Amino acid sequence: MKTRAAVAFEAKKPLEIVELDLEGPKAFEVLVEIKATGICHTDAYTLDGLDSEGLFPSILGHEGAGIVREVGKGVTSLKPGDHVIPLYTPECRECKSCLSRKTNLCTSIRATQGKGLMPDGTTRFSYKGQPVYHYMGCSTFSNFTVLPEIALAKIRSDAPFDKACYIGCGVTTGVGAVTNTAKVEPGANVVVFGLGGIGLNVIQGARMVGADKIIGVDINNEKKSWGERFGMTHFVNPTEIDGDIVSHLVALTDGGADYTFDCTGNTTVMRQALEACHRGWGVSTVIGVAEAGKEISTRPFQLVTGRVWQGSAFGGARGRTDVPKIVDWYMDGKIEIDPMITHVLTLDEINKGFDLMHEGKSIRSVVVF
Ligand code: NAD
Ligand code: AHE
Ligand code: ZN
Repeated sequence: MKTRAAVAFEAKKPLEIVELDLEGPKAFEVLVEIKATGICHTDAYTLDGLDSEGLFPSILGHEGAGIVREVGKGVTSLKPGDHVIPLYTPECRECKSCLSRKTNLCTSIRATQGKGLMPDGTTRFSYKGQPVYHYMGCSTFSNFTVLPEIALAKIRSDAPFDKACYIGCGVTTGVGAVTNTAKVEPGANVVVFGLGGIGLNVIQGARMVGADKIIGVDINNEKKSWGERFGMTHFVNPTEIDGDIVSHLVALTDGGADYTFDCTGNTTVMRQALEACHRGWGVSTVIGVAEAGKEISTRPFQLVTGRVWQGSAFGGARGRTDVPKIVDWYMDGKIEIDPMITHVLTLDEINKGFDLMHEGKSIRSVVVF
C-alpha cells in the first residue's frame, strides 16, 4: 500500500513529506493507521545527527496513537479496529529482561530495532524502490506503519488520539520516572532540571505522589509559569543566580534534594543534578538523552557519601501493561495532558514543530493525520 510520511532523508535537513510504499504486516506484525503523533526532543536529536544509532533515510516519530487496520499471521492480542499506542520499549513478557521483573527494557527485538529494521531484519517502508528505515520501532511520522504485536499497547477507545499520543513517550517517561524509577514518596523534596515536554511531566508526577518542595530549574524564564501550572513550588534560572547552581539548590532544600531528575540531556546539568542531591540518600535520575560521544563525570566521593545515580527509559513502564493504566489516569483526571499540547499541526507543517521546540516556544507539538 501507499502511505504519506515525513521522511528524514539526511541529518540536519528538514523532513520531506512524500508518498512511500509500505508492505503489509508479516507474521506477528500489525498494520496501524496513525491518527496523531507528538514530536519529542529525541526525534530532533536524531534528526540533528546526534544519535549514535541514527539512520537515514528513516521515518522518525515514536509518540503516536492510532487504530489497528490489519494483523499478520499469529497475532492474537489485537484485531482490526483496536485503538493502540506504539511502544518503543516493547513488552514481550518472555525474554530474560521481561521475566526478571527488574526492568522494563525488553530485549527481544532491541537489536533489529536499533538498526531501523523489523525483527526479521527487513524494512517495510521503501521510496522509489529504495529501503527506508524504521525509527525506534515506531515511525509514527507516517500515516500508516507496521509494528510487532509486542510493541503495541491496546488502549480504551474513548481516549482522544491527539492527547493519548503523548502517553507514547513524554507523559509516561516523566510521570513513570517519578512513580516507577525513583519511587518518590509523599513529603519528598524534588528538583527537576529542564521544564520541557518531559520535565513538566516529572513535575506533575511529583505533585501526584505528594512531594513537598518541587523545584524547577530552566534557563528559559518562560518555563516558570509552565512549571507552576503543574505543581512546581519554586523556580530557579541558573543564569540569574549569584554563585553556583548546586550550592543554591542545596541551600533551598536544607542540605540537598531527596530526588533530582535531569530532563535536559546536557551532561553538565546531569552532574549538577547528582551533586544537588542530599548526602546519604539523595537519588538522581537521568532521563535526558545526551549526544553521541558525551560522557558524565563526578567525584566518586559524591557516590561514596550516599548519593545514587541512575537512569530511566520510558519511565520504567512496561508498555503493554502500564500504558493502558496511564491512559485511564488521564481519562479519570488524575494527570493532565491537554494544556501541555501547545500546538496542533498537519503533517505538511511538521518541520514547524521542530522549529518551535528549538525556539523554546512549545511544550508539545502534535501532528494530526
Ligand atoms: P524539550 O526541548 O521540550 O525540553 C528541554 C528543556 O530543557 C527546555 O525547557 C530547555 O529550556 C531546558 N534546558 C536546556 N538546557 C538547559 C540547561 N542547561 N539547564 C536547565 N534547563 C535547560 O525536550 P523534552 O522533549 O522535554 O526532552 C528532554 C530530554 O529527555 C531530551 O534529552 C530527550 O531526548 C530526553 N528523553 C528521554 C526519554 C527517556 O526515556 N529517557 C524519553 C523522552 C525524552
Ligand atoms: N539511540 C541512543 C539512545 C537513545 C535513548 O536512550 N533512548 C531512550 C528513549 S528516548 C525517548 O524519547 C531509551 O528508551 N533508551 C533505551 C534503549 O534501549 O534505547 C544511543 O545513545 O544510541
Ligand atoms: Zn521521546
